[in-house]
Amino acid sequence: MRLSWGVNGNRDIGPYSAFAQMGSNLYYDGSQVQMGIFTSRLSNPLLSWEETESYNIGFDIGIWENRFNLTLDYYDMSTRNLLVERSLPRVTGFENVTTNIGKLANKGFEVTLGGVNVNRANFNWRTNINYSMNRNKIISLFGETGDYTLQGQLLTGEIPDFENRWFIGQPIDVVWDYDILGIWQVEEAAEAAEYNLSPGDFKANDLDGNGAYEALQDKKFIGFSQPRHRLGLRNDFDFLRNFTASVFIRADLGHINHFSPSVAGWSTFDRRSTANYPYWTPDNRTNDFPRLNINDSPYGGGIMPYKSASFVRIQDISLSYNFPPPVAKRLRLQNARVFGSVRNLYSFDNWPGWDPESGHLPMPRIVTMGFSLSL
Ligand SMILES: [Ca+2]
Repeated sequence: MRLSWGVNGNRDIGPYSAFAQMGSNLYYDGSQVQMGIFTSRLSNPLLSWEETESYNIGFDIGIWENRFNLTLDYYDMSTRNLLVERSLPRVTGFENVTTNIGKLANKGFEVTLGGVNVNRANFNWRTNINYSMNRNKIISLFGETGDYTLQGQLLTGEIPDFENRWFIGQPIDVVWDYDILGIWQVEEAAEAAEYNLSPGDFKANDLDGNGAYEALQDKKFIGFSQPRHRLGLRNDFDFLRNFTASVFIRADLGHINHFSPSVAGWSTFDRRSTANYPYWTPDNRTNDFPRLNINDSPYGGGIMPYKSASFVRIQDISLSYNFPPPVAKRLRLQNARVFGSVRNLYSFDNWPGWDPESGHLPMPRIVTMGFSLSL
């Protein structure tokens, strides 16, 4: 059993983050190239270290003469003066500033189970399973209090940071947006028209039913952008004397990610390739992809669709063959090995884009084959 407590400081934001910085740009004034200087980042003289106080309790348990090992860990951390990049309204001329926000509570749990399932002369099979979860909650932000509206309710207390989507009592990765119910279909045209929308546009939940989509009234907490559960499963095998193999499967579960390609208003289809999504048409009655060039202006504060980003991935598979020592010796080698491996073999997911983990980028499948010879 392990117990620990500690306070850690963190200033991992690089040097000079509290200072304003200058940037330069070249421009042409009509006769020659000139150098222009501008303020490229805001200063924050109040910037301070982040402090994390943490408690940890852990157990290490061996079962059946340590053939199986179980490790359990629970932690409870509270972070003050959390270092973040706070988004600023564009009117300031800056996109963000490095600052501290009030207090974040963080709890997590981790289990690892490892063991030897089979141990025979010609066959050895070992398994390692790992599970972890983390839950965090914003306790305080910047300390501005007053009345505010959220999810259609008038509340009093510390005012959320709507720009960054930080809300007291919610995780830092909470997703606050319109709850999309589907797509307006042709026979719902009259109902859609109340919102100045047409068939093929997004149909979202109008929480207060007033016939208008307004951010503070109708946006709600619809999910989380970080995985709620993480799992890893590794199996290693030694067999037929000279072969070794391993399979590693990994899962990130319970989170969502924004899926902007379904809001396709681009006008450059003739110049670049886009994925072939089944966009809504009167004949293609989908509820997943709206029509091309949708009207999203009736949605106060903008609308963004989210899709499940959960996945189970066959992350790594490898197989290798070690030449028996007499064979290696005949070839005048210390040892010789042939191996092959595949990384990112396959993912089970419902993500409509490239990859649920990278989001909007392809995730390559890498096949490696090789010889390893020691002289
Ligand atoms: Ca409304």
